[in-house]
Amino acid sequence: MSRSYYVTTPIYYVNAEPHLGHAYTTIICDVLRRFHLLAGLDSYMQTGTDEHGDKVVQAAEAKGIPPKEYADRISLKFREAWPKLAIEPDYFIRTTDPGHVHVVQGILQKVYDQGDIYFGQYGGLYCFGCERFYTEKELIDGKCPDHLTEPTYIEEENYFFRMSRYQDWLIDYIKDHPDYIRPERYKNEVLSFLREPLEDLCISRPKTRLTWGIELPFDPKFVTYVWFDALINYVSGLGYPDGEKYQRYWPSVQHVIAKDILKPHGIFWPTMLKSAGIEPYRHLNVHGYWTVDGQKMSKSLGNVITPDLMADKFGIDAVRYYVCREMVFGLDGDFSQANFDERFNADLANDLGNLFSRSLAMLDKYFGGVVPEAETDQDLTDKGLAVMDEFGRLLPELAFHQALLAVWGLISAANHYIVDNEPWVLAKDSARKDRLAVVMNTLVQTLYRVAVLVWPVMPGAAAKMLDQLGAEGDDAARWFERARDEEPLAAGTKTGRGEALFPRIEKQAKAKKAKAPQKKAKKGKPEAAPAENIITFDDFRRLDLAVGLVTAAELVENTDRLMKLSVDLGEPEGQRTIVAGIARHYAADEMIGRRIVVVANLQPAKLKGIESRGMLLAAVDGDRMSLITPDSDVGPGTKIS
Ligand code: ME8
Repeated sequence: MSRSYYVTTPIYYVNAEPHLGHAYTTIICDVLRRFHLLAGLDSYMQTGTDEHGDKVVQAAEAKGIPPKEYADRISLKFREAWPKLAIEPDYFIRTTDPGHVHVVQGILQKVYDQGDIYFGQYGGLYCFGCERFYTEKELIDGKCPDHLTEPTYIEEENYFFRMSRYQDWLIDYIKDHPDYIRPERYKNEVLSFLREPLEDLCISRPKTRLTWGIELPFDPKFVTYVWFDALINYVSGLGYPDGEKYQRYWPSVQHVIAKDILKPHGIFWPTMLKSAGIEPYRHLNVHGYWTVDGQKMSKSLGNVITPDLMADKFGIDAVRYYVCREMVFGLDGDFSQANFDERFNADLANDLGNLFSRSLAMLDKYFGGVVPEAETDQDLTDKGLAVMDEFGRLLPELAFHQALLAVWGLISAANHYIVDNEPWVLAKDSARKDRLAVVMNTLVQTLYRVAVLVWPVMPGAAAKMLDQLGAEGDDAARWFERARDEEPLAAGTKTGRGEALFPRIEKQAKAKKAKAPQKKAKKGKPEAAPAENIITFDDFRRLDLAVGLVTAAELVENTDRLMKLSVDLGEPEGQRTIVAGIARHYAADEMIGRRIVVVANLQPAKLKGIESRGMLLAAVDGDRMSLITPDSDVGPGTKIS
């Protein structure tokens, strides 16, 4: 198997600025690039901008500047957008680069010399938005299905590429390589298109109509059709035909695109490659469209999500996670703030964030933050190794959401492992210190595997985790190799205290609600006197009951009953201290991250010199105590009524 891996995004038109759709394709290419680095492959990613053609001329004219100046501006916006999302392409190509122009002309000449380009007359329906001719059958109600505009009839003399000559070859090639175009629905779409006779492709534009393009090497009165020019970026960027990178990475290439440009990539490009004597690409991977709150993104709707917004408002790691987890590759996906917040709180703040901070806080407390010399429990270790295999199988197939589900299966197993093994109980018994060491060792080794597995998707959070686990310094391939060891973290490794990776997103509405003044009791008729031991609704309403999240807990000195808790009551209240008589029933570590029910307007009281502001609710049955907790992860400060 080839040890090199080359992944490409489409090169984006410079007639519009980057948005969520472009960002998605580019993020998943970066995830693939990073994963293959982890897997020890020579991984390489290319993106760039597509700068010739009518559309760019029109956009530049609208701004009153020359096309090149306009292209320079927008291309820079794309180039600058990617690092903001932790995307690190190896190469950024522009179709106005002289190197690219030279390669396009070389390929045109080669294809011309072997008789695959001819001069002829053509009349057809042309969509300027798509930069291509449409057949009547492809139109919907006479309109371009993408731009919903009527194409213009154009008749002119042009050069044509004999695409029809390669129709049978392409059908056979796709049938012989069933995952050449994937997922399957897009392969079927291409095959169904190929059931009709394939027309030759018009590959030139007369300079009388368009000058902003690459001149044909065999006829300077024409420029190259923008798609024939653009597709060649995938080899020109590698320095085709002689470049060292071309030898290294072609044809181990994975093209990633959305379904809008299936035809040029599924039909034009393979036939062009065949004619030019270049090996076919390895795979074409096709994803669906993003909508925002169920609607197409558009400036007029004001719902365009830009890379800046993605990074600033949603956070780089979280947004990368969200798009990979939310969209089933190949199908359409929808981006909504509410859904984002839910995923963030459930998957990142709770499952991953809590596992990490809880485990390292316990390691710090019980072993001074040093990985103990101990065995590991086989079950969780085996699960970790199995998830690594599963992840390694799913990700190269672009099943991002399933690969992440597998990792979250491991995270959930680790959280259950804590509950089942109750390290806080083991810690109380010095005779069980060895067992505690096994549990803590198993947990940190699992955390290491989780950190490595999330790195391709969330490089920032993974780096923090690895740093806190005392595992910095290696390169990505070494991390992955190490994660396959039974114990990737050596005994004696000094860890951090587990900083909060993903502080929860609190809902705006709740903060407002908390501020809302209490309604006064209705004036007028006095209410009937309540029976003894019965309270009125107004009595009940005077109680301010709310959900609190325990963020810190410690035993109060010189008692075995009282515990001092820091409790988050959401905005605007924030943190407060509550002293509770629960220490005989709960360990301090066990309390961190729990949601409790707090009587928030209880008169403050001093207990052992500490001011306690509020009280928590628990059911007490003789010797047993059970804390009252909400049965789902409602945010801190949520009112109880
Ligand atoms: O087609 N959802 O460039 P382009 C998902 N220059 N992906 C989306 C999207 C959405 N709503 N909107 C855009 C071109 N994309 C040509 C390509 S390649 C040789 C030439 C992404 O700027 C997706 O990757 O119109 C789609 O295929 C691409 O942007 C189209 O970018």
